[in-house]
Amino acid sequence: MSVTLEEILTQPIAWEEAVNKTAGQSRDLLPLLKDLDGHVLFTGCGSTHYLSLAAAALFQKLTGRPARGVPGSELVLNGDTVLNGRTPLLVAVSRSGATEETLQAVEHFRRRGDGAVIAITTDGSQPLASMADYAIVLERGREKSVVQTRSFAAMYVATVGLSLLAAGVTEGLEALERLPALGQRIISEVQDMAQKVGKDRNITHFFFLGSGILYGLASEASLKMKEMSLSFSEPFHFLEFRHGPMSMVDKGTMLVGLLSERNHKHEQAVLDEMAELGGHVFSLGERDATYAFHSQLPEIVRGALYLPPLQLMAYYRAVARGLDPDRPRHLSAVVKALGSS
Ligand code: F1P
Repeated sequence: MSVTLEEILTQPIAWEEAVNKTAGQSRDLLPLLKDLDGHVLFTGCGSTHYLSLAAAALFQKLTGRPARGVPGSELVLNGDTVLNGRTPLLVAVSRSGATEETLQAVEHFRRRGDGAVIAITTDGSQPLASMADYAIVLERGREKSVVQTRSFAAMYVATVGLSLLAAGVTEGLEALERLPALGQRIISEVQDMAQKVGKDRNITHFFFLGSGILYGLASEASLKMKEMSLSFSEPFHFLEFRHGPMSMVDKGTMLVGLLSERNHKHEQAVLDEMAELGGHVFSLGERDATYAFHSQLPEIVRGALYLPPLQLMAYYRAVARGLDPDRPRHLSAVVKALGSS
């Protein structure tokens, strides 16, 4: 079996580790999550940058503290557009723990003498873990693939746990424990649907729509479609799509909607409008969606459930196009600094 597929299918085990580790390490983590005066930053590169967007939105929503997700390179090269006043906490996320831009971002942050650094990674032997005040290391999320799937979901779940800890929402942590079993069920239920979308030769390009805490996840889903299947794909906030991008909709367009519960009505209206313009539509959400989770989980802990169906869609599209998802074009697992060989 392809390693990418194997990693997608086995991710609930890694989610479980992420839930257990964040809850189990709360005594070490809590002091770093207290008295956060100023903007909390989340950073990473590529997938882990999108993870940072998703995590920052959730962190701010749950804690009421301002939080922002930025690419590691922006912290280093354009720090004056990112940092303002004291930053009490940097959460640096990297599957490899070795991506140079992320390491440089941590160094840059350290030089300012601001707050603490928490690392989230799957490899504790790499530099990032030892550069941080505290590292959450998710060994079960570790991957052989170039493209992040299981690792992304596990590290995302860890940021959900971290946000719940920071907000003191203990019932959220209990709900998080139900995620892995739900993930397992969803993986078995969505295979055929994901395969059907992946094989559909009428589709020429994709848009992934997600808002609020789901925008970062829509961005990651869009990146998966690009990396694995070399398909044109872009993410947008739902209502933003009507302000220009909708001009691209035709019978080759697939709109994948990551529906929220809170704004379901508005989001569904966007999808309906795009279907009227000739686009194909596939939606995911708790209920009233092409594929509904029926998880009974609170919305704030549900994010990871969107990931396996979207990863599988990209995987099956790659296979249908005769590509090998284990060998994505031009990519390597760790990106070195520009100019280094
Ligand atoms: C980040 C990253 C991935 C991307 C590619 C290269 O790695 O940019 O997001 O898909 O595989 O690496 P990391 O810092 O999370 O290890």
